[in-house]
Amino acid sequence: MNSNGYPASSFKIPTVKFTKLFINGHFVDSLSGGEFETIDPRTGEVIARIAEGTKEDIDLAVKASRLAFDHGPWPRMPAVERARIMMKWADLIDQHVEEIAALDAIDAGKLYHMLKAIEIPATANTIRYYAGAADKIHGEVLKPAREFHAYTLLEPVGVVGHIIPWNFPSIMFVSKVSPCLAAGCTMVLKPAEQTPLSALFYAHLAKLAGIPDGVLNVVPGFGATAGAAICSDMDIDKVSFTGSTEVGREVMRAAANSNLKPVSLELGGKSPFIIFDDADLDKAVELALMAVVYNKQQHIFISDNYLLLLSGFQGEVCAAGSRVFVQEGIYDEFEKRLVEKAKAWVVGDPFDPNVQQGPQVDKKQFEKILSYIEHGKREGATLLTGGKRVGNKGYYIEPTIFSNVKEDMLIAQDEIFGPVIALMKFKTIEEAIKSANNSRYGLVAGVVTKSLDTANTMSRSIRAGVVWINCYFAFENDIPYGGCKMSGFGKDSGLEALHKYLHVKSVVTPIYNSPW
Ligand code: TXE
Repeated sequence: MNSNGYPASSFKIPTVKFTKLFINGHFVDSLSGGEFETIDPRTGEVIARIAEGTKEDIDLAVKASRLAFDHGPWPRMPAVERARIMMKWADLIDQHVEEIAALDAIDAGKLYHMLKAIEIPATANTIRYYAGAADKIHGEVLKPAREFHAYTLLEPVGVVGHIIPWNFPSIMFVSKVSPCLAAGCTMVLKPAEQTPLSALFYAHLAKLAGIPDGVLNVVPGFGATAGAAICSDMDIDKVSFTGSTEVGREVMRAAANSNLKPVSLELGGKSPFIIFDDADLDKAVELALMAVVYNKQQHIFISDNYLLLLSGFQGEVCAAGSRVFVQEGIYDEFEKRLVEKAKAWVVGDPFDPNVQQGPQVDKKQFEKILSYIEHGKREGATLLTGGKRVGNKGYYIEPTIFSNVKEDMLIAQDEIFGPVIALMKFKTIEEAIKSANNSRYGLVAGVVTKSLDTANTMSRSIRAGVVWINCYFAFENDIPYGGCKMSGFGKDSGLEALHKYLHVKSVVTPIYNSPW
């Protein structure tokens, strides 16, 4: 047992091999020589010291990226060759699944077995999906009213800046980088300061696969310095950002104040999860048993056991269905089962296969969540279970459920980004629609019902980027993902994501002596 009272993991943590900036195909120290610590959220202890990129390092990486775009082989090579290199990269990731999974587990506190079985293999498959699309990028022949031959060319947008958060270090990395590579762009990526380890490992494998120097640069560092430098760089042609709504605003502002580069923003959420009276709770429970987590197809079915999902990610997922609306006929039974499950929940070392929920990513998030819980109590919501820290070391929090939540309470409006559920009761479908849309966010929604009419009405009435019906977290490479309202704009999955990195150019030429 460790000091938390949990079984100590026998897993051997791999040595961290890459701690420097990856610029122009080489691992280098930062120009200032500065470093920062990346922390293990299981213990609060330092895992490694990482070279800290600042504006000067970003400048260097942008220069390398610009050169690689303007004169290098990547945008010019046959697309099928780009695809071949990307496929090789994906194969190399497959060969290192355990090592990468362990890096994300120690860096982010994510469950090792979920990373190994689902997230890291999915990472390789995302690269394959976009590699497959690389040689299918083409414009259209147009039909102007007058005698012109007109067509569109889809060209890579140029040098791209990516800024990613810490909650899905691997998935975020590939969902930005792979479509961008397939489009023929070059790029500078800043991972979150909490989770730089896997990004540097991916950069190492990219080099081995044959991605040319300068095409993919990875510069760890802080938001206010390295991140801000990306957003205001005059030589970056586009920024793709995932993170908080507050920083999303700053990203847009900096882009507007510099070279007016287009931005895409995947921001926070406070997604509704709506369960109607006709839901078959027993069946749903079966569907959602432990197999849910290990399901290779990543189709995660929803039930009262959806807590498994929310907690499996420690609630640190922008798509978390954290506002749960249950129709009055089944409310009491649902609440009872949900609380039973939460009480039996195993929180602990993410390397232990019996554990269902690991630590929060860092002290800041840990404290933020606990303060929301206190706020919920003060606001008058009923704490059904949880609400406290687990153990006395690391950043573990009990799965927490509030009932008697009013829609205008902070815990029903703000993104808590932790294992905290706000349970609410509704009577009619009209009420459910109104409540679902009563949020400044519009990322995703979940609906559980057997009625096709209800499902169709709900999916058309909810303002969100994705509506999952009788499932949840059903992420697939071909399904566009991204929100509306203050959850941002631009998609990070599907062919839509590829088009984020393509510029449409129209070419027009007159036709003389047309036979038509
Ligand atoms: O996010 P930040 P934080 C939400 C979630 C969470 C809250 C705060 O509610 O509790 O945001 O998390 C970089 N210019 N989400 O503080 O600060 C930063 O270095 C450019 C939801 O971690 O937005 C990191 O790489 N970049 C979200 C990235 O932005 C800047 C996932 C995200 O950090 C910057 C994460 C600046 N001025 C948090 N300041 C989701 N949509 O999934 C920071 N960054």
